Amino acid sequence: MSHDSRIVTVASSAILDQRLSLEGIKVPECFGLVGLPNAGKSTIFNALTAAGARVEAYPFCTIEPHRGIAAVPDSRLDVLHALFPEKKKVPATIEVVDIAGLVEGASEGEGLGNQFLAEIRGVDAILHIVRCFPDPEIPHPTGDIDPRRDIEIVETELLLKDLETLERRKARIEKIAKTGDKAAREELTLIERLIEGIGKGIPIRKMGLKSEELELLKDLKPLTAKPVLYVANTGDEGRNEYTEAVARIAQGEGAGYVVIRGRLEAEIAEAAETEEERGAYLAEWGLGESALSRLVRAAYELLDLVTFYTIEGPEVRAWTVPRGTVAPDAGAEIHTDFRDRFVLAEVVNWRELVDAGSDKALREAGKWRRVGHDYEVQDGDVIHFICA
Ligand SMILES: Nc1nc2c(ncn2[C@@H]2O[C@H](COP(=O)(O)OP(=O)(O)OP(=O)(O)O)[C@@H](O)[C@H]2O)c(=O)[nH]1
Ligand SMILES: [Mg+2]
Repeated sequence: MSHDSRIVTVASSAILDQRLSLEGIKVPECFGLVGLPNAGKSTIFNALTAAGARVEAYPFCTIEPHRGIAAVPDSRLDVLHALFPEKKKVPATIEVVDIAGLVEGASEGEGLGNQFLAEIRGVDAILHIVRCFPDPEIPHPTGDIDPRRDIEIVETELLLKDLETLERRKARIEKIAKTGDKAAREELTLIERLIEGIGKGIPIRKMGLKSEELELLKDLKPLTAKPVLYVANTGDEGRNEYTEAVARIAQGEGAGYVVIRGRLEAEIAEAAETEEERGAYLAEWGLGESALSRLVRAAYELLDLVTFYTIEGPEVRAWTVPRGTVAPDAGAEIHTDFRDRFVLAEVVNWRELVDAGSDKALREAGKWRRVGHDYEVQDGDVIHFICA
């Protein structure tokens, strides 16, 4: 049998449409927009999801009014797609959730309280939207703009909620630990350490936990363990003293941050019918690459993922997996079957493919490398999965 006939046709976009309901098929990484009321969360949500919907051939789906999908901008995918103009370009995606504004006392049920804290629990990472536009027409919950204080209010609510979750867990696990159960004792030690740190105002993500310790917290899903990207939402005029304050806070924490003119970008994203039109509007405003694109990419990078590509069937498509993922698990991203049926994979770096000019030229030059079950997918790989 020639190897070509054994190459499994890569899932069509129909599969993506069903991803959200099919058991075992991974949903996109999920990001929650978190911040004080009127920080601009819904504005940025609209910008993200409208822009995503415009991407050519993108299987857009709105899950609920406040949950949507955004396409991850990827210039490598654009270059690869240029080699296969007859195919559809399918970018990787993220799911974004527009969470209602958090107010002081939320952890005790103020405002929408527990309901949206529960929503935050469900996300993989937090986009912390910080208001940096001074507009007297738009009320600020505490009267004036002060990024440091605003960030502290949100963080404090998340810390208090974690404290409550951990104290509850501690009470339960203490009983089990008393029976001499080793696992329970280990967990109790960890939980006591976390409670102590939180008491000092330290979010769990800054406590330097080892991966096995994070594993122990998998079910508790503490809010402050989630990675955070700060998003300084500023007005049409761009950077100002407030965005600089957010930059200093992020740098002090070693966290990422992005400055975005949220309302302007939302207006552009909604007005533009095509990617080209959007580019033209952005250029008119002197915005080269849209901050929105940088925001999505920065969010994506936050999770330490690597991107690989497939050129099978009718699509040129980007996929992402955590760094260190082996080939059969990467295949399972496309279809759960691929893990069990995996025989081998053929791999080249995307650059090699672009330099060769076509799949055929690359094949004739014998550049596709065959790799087995243990191969760790590298960022920028183009992969053919060969399955039984
Ligand atoms: N002047 C100005 N107004 C903005 C900007 N970004 C957002 N707004 C406005 O601020 C108001 C609040 O924005 P939203 O996006 O609804 O804020 P939110 O964070 O979702 O607020 P909640 O859902 O109440 O928590 C809206 O009227 C926006 O049009 C901006 O850059 N400049
Ligand atoms: Mg809102």
